[in-house]
Amino acid sequence: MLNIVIFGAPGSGKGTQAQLMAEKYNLMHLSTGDILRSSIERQTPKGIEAKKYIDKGELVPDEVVNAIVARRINENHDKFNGFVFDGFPRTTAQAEELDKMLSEKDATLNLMLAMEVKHEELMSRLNNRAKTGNRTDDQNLSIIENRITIYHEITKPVIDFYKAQNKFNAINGMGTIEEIFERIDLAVKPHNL
Ligand code: B4P
Repeated sequence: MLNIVIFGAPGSGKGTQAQLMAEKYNLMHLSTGDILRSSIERQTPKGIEAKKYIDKGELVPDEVVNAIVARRINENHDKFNGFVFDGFPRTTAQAEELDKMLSEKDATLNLMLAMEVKHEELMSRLNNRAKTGNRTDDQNLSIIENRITIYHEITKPVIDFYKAQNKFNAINGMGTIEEIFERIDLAVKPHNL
């Protein structure tokens, strides 16, 4: 199996690059943000609960997100070469849980790709998306700023968790989508044997 975490601040391009990786390496693209938004649209109990947090730019509680991921791993682990986890883990507790979920399938996480993008570029990408998209968490500048603050305060320490396991890879996330994917492809190559 090839299991990859793509990590970065809101607007760092995780979703875009995860989709390209999923296609090229035959991985399941598991985006917790996409799954939560679909639950909100369908007005499921989990979606109604998650909406309270997402609309303020806050993190959904770990137990809700962990249950979503565990279910997808159980249902799909034998259908793909592995997973690209997009937007998960976002806390160290989630990262610990992911290790457990994978080890139950006799699998492990191969690498973490951390997208590095300047603050002004993040703001500009999210503001652009706000003009064309319909995401409630992109609509308001203070919500966007709250998401970025939470990234720095709660999510960034996940980097240390993967550094300690020697799985951390920094990726320059500035440039065109194609240029960034070439950098990712180079980092993945040694793990995709
Ligand atoms: P996500 O859906 O993960 O939203 P995000 O962090 O804003 O990232 P997104 O994937 O949308 O953006 P990307 O970096 O791809 O999470 C949304 C919310 O759900 C969270 O705030 C939280 O409340 C909740 N949630 C999700 N997972 C959770 C978890 N594990 N624990 C707790 N809560 C959780 O950037 C995309 C934008 O940049 C696009 O507009 C794209 O077109 C553009 N872009 C990409 N590459 C570009 C490039 N090279 N140049 C220019 N623009 C580019």
